[in-house]
Amino acid sequence: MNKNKVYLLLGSNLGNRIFFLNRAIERLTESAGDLITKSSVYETQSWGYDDQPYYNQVVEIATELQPLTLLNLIHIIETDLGRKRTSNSYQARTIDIDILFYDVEVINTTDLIVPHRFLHLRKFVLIPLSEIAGNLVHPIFNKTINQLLEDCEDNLEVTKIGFSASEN
Ligand code: PH2
Ligand code: MG
Ligand code: MG
Repeated sequence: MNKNKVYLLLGSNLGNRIFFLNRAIERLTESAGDLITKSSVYETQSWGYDDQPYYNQVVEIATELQPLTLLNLIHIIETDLGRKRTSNSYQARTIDIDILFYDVEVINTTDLIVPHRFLHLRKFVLIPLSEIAGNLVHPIFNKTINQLLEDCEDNLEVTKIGFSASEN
């Protein structure tokens, strides 16, 4: 089976944020596929609503799972990690896992839109993504992640944190 190269954004702004990011990566590598690369962890100002800052991280995985199968798995992992799913996407959560890119596929269904619709507008995505995939070309805009980052007008804070970061 073909391995598909997928970029995922992990986010947490509730509870032990580092724990939830690490646990999500463990679960993904157990059931979705191999971990190829991960970015540093960034502390990021909450976008779209005023709340605790997030920790965000981007990971690249190689998976044989089809997009909707991967999405279902992501929902299971989010639920297992204590995510309460509501219709409001602007709400504190232990873990959020978003599919940014699935190879160069463009997917437009009611359940899944890939590339992620807002990734070019958000530095909390573009900065970690540029760390591991600056030359990746967005299949709709035909621009690299580095170019999208240069064009991005989002001014919310995004700060790389050290490896020793931990919290209670
Ligand atoms: N996710 C959201 C809304 N706002 N803000 C930051 N900093 N990081 C996120 O991952 C994030 C957000 C909806 O999923
Ligand atoms: Mg999200
Ligand atoms: Mg999500």
